[in-house]
Amino acid sequence: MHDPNCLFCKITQGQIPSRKVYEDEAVFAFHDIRPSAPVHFLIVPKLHVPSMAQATDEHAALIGRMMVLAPKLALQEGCNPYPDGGFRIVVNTGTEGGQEVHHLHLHVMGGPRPWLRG
Ligand code: DGP
Repeated sequence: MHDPNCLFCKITQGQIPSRKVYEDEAVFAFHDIRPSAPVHFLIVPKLHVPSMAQATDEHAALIGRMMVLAPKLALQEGCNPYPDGGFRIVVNTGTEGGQEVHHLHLHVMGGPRPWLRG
């Protein structure tokens, strides 16, 4: 369930403080410590899954739940509504994918430009 050496497991369990955005029995969301956008938070499962590369059919509902939460939390955290507003979801996977913390997480980033390139 949890990896005692995992930073995000420690955050979801309250062992390391974070600026919480949302919590339920399966999912935790908190502000990124190094924001790349005016709004930047992470959505993680409480279950320790190292990355999207380890996701299986058993995780499909959990990951779907995280994805469906993203727009709700984005509005709650100050992103402007679709279509003129919006947000970006990024899932870095593996070292070559830019993943630094090996606990599956969605980055949700938004807010007024010019933070977004491309
Ligand atoms: P990634 O490169 O996709 O693994 O992104 C990991 C993100 O986690 C990165 O944007 C910074 C953030 N982060 C790292 N350590 C902490 C922490 O202790 N607290 C919070 N809130 N965010 C962290």
